Amino acid sequence: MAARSLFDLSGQIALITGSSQGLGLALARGLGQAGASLVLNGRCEAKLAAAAELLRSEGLRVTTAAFDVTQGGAVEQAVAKVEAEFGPISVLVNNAGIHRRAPLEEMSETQWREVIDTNLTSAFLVARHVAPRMIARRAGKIINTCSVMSEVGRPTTGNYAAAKGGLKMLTRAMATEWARHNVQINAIGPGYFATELTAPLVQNPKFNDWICARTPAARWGKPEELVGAAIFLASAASDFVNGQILYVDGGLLAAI
Ligand code: GCO
Repeated sequence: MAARSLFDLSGQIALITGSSQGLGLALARGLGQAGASLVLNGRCEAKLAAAAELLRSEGLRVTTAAFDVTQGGAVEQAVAKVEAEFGPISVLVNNAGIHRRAPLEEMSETQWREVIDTNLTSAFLVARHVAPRMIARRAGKIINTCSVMSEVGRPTTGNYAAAKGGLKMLTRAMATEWARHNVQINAIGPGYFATELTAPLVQNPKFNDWICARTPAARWGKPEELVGAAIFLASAASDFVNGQILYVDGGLLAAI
């Protein structure tokens, strides 16, 4: 296979959870531009429809699947519907994530559970219903959106770091069980990217100065800068890569 075509996603169908905005939308756009047909997911039908319309206006093949990734029954039904109506899911990006920042000693049980359910349990639930189909086809790519917080913490993000740390190990656990079926399961680990999720931080001059000093690249990442890693992990270029977390963080984790 010519090296360039290793990264061609033509003929693939990619389900990206949490893709009506932010990093998920950027990842969907990139996978689509690399040739994949896209299934966008979110809970809000209106936001999903707007995102789908935007990507279609850019010439991409897009459908939507509105379901709550934290509810196993809804996930099972949605996966079956997508495969029946749109085709076999060959790439799954478990990207759905939220933030509920609070000091641990003040964090409510709801703030804890919402983040663990959305950022970690959802990846299990969606993969639980997609992976058996990939296993039966002996082909599939799963990409979990981890974070630099899979490795390091920061005050007020204890729930998020616990979830993303768990997602790192779930990625490895999936690889130990499913690699033998020619399913590759890896993760991308974003550093600090300017999105809706981090908007409060970007708009905080003190935090902005700190993160630019803490990141060797001395800037925030742009969502489109995550696409290359996702295309690599979604494509034939990564057929012998499994259980890896590919950090896209401007060097943050390399520096003390
Ligand atoms: C924060 C940030 C981080 C980023 C990202 C870094 O509050 O420190 O929101 O959690 O969202 O996860 O990779």
